[in-house]
Amino acid sequence: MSLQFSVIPKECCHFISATYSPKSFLISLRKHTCNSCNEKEIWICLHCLHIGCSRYCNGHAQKHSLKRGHPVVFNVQSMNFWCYECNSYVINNSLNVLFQLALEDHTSNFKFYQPLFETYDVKGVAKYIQKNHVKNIIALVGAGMSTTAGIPDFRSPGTGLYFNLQKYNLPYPEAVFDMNYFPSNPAPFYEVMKDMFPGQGKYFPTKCHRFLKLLNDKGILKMVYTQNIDGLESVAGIPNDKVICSHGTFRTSHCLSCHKKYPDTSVFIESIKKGEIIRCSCGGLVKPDIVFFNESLPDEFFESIKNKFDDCDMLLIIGTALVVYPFANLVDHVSINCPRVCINREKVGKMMCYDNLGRDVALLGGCDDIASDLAKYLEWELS
Ligand code: CNA
Repeated sequence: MSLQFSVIPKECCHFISATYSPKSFLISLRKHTCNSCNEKEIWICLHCLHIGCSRYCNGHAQKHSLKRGHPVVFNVQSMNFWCYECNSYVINNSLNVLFQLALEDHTSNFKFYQPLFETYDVKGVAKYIQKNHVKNIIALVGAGMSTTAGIPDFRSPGTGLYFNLQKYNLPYPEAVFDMNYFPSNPAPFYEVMKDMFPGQGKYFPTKCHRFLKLLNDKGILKMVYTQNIDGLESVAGIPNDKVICSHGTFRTSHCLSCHKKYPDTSVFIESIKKGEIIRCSCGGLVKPDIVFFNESLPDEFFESIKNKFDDCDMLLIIGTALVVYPFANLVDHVSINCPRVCINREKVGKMMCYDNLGRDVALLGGCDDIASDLAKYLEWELS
């Protein structure tokens, strides 16, 4: 139904030029809810500036597009353009003009933000937690949190999984996890799965996983939204009801042909360890329920994001390139005054502001080191 991963935008021919003034466009950027319901994840129709919610909510933007024949929409939070005709993220020169307008508007708004932190560093974040009695932290985490456990991420140059897929001669690296490619050549995926399948006793939680567990022990962890499929949050002891496996799980599987459900993928453990293709009794391919390109995210993700962010008083963004949608949009689900702390090797998030003025702070470096430093400044024992 929907795309999980962001892909390189296509050149689109369905939006030629805007018929409204730049001012009207800028006014529409200020809208916070759908014209038809109260949903906050919204898209602006670039043909008439109608505001509709995303396909993950009630799909009002798509309904509008079909009814009016207006294919191209813009997401203010992620700054992405989507075309329902192309069925893809898109770009072209006219869209670039709108992008620049939105970006300038966004940047100028940051001038009015009050500084939230005394200092924009680890010490400042620790101080903020203590001084403001932070008690509902939500963490958005990605593959970078598990690299020190020995699991490669996707995109790190040299060590990332994509870099090392060359031997499979794939048409593009993401093909290994793409529903449109997998049935025609499933072998590379099962080869990759051999290493990644959790519970083989190969990988252990990192210091950063343990830091999240510590936040939970201190009673101030509200939720962890993970893009990871390694299950290390649970191994670290973070309660399952506080972890949303946004990109699915290896735990369960199903047959792509007869749709038989396999509630425990480890029944195939011997084949998995050898990197063999797993087949159902009907001969169909058995695919673990991790989310591939061109698959929808699990229902529990959409259910959970409806109300969990309302009282979040600090967002931690850890070890993610923040380029996979709709996950990356979660940074905008918190209130406008909620501090957003990015713990990563580099700055991520197109719309985050790291100019030491507002609510965003980037703590750059290895996430284990930063977790240790945070614990130190909070005077907590991190094992
Ligand atoms: P990504 O695109 O590979 O980005 C990882 C980010 O983490 C990059 O910005 C890195 O610079 C950064 N990073 C890497 N190591 C560290 C470190 N030690 N300290 C601080 N920063 C670090 O991965 P994303 O999570 O953004 O992409 C989402 C994909 C990756 C999800 O769909 C996952 O399923 C998928 N994935 C998961 C795993 C896993 O489960 N461990 C491994 C590989 C890929």
